[in-house]
Amino acid sequence: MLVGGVGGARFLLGLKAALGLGDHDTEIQDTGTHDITAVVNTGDDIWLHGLRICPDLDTCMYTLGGGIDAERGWGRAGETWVVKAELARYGADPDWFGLGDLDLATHLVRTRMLQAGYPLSAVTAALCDRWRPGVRLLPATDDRCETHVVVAEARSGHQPQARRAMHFQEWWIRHHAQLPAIEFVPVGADTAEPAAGVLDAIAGADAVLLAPSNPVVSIGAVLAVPGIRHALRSAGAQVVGLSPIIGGRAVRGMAEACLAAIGVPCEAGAVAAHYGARSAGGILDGWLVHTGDQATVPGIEVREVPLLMTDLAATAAMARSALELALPR
Ligand code: FO1
Repeated sequence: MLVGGVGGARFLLGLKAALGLGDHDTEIQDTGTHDITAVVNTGDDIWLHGLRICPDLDTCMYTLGGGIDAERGWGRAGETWVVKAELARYGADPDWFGLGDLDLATHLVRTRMLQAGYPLSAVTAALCDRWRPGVRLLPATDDRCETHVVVAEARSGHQPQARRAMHFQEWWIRHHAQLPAIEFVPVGADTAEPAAGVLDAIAGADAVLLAPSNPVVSIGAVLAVPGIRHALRSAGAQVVGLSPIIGGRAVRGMAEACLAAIGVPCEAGAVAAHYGARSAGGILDGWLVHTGDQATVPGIEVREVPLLMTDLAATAAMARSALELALPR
């Protein structure tokens, strides 16, 4: 499964339940073959205060490992912010990022391992030894491939429209996605490669699912890693996506602002067309839309099912619907 952050992590819980995987990883599952491999977006990753922070990998790890703050959707349950406050007292920029004390330990261990030369995929596996998420979490790439956002600089007078770029996290957290985005740039994509295991996981999959994550900065950022789009197009398995747009609205997050920036209408059918039918040069064979929504894209088999992840049972039902569409009858 290709997945982003909060919504994708919640869907992974449902997929685990649909496949009858236990609540937490047991020894047997962990030593056996993983039923689920999640190829996780690393475009949100950022260096802050000398630490490498991987928001979507951590959100998936904490959500599946039982450590997530369910109300926020990211970061740790029972979190405190003492170090963040101390950094602010030193005037240590940036102060807009929610750096939690418990979360900090994850960033310290990851940074230490990265600086010792371990690739992010190995670091993630080591962190998951503690959290036992019950699925294999793979970063889309072990290389730097960060989403940066180009915004129009407010200018008075008749100067040509000035542009400014910033890291996605700054756009999303500091500016609440309110600055009109002109373009999303995967910085590093020209030299990034899929992480170890990603291409094999796609090639060997019985089914490939696109989580109901942000089509631009989550799924789009995974697809920006050279080789991944091609791997999907040549996969033996069916590729089935779940619409993150319900009734013309994004269920959560900043998908509406992102889709507007790339000129894609905020509709389930438009997102499917954006991904494209595999038979027409795109990546999709199937697409789930919420009951009542439409999507007519030649070459894509569309089904209407309830897509609101109101609880685990609802999410598991969505996962079952996706698998029914993806797996040979
Ligand atoms: N999201 C916020 O809206 N505000 C934050 O301060 C914030 C901090 C943060 C820290 C660690 C982490 O793993 C995620 C964090 N997120 C925060 C969420 C994150 O920015 C987004 O969920 C993803 O990057 C988008 O999927």
